[in-house]
Amino acid sequence: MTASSGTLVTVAPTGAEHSKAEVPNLPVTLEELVRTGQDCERVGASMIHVHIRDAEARPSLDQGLLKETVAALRAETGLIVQLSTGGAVTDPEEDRLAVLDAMPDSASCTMGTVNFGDAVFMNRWEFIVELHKRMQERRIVPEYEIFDIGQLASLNRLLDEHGAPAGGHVHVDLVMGVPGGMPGTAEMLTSALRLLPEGASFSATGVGRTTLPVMLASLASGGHLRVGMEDTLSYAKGERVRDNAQLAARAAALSRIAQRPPLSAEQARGMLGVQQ
Ligand code: KMH
Ligand code: ZN
Repeated sequence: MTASSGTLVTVAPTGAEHSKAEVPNLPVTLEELVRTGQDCERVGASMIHVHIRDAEARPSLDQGLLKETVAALRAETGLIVQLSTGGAVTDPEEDRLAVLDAMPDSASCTMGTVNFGDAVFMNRWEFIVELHKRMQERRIVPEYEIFDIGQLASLNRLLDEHGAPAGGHVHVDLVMGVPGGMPGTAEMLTSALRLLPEGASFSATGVGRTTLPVMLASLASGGHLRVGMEDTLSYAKGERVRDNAQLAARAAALSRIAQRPPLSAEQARGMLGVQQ
């Protein structure tokens, strides 16, 4: 693992799972997303993990809207723009691959199939390889999403068989506490780190009530943080999240307490190998 003197704080503001009707403060329009990005950047985030919604607030992989979103976030924020290729569990592989045509700075690449609540989040090996190769060709920096520990073995296989990602650096995000994936505990995080590729950096995010334990375990282990309403809607026991900036600000504050203050977007670009 590569030790870092600062903390990459990524915000995942929207996701594909929550409905705007049930979560009115979820950012779903381009305007809401840009404002969220600006607010989170102001309090210490340096990367944004983006899922877009259509005019009815339904999850979407619309090409035009993806391009518009990348352009707007680049124009209005200094954040590293990472598009989700995970989409929603119902999205077809072709549409998920086509996300890369929007040419973000970074894109997610989930390293295996996992039960996802009552659904299945499908990620066939051939699909993963295709995503990895297209990102290499386009110089898009991947973030390898790990929902279960065996997916780290698949990541090591991917790098052995198909080479280093664009930018030359391997960055992993441990998504913990999804029903069907690895639990969000400090013990599980420590076990996962034993399988991390040589020289890789990692972020972690704990879904739902695992948010805080995972955040603290990640900081204690030299890791980075992903927070946001994609992963959690409660700020504390019995208290709903006000907005994404509230979660980003807490992550930044804990990073400072851990003596690894939030990385600027420029520093984060340097660490991840994202073009400046
Ligand atoms: N929405 C989940 C099915 C990613 O963004 O790459 C998948 C997900 C992972 O959120
Ligand atoms: Zn996502």
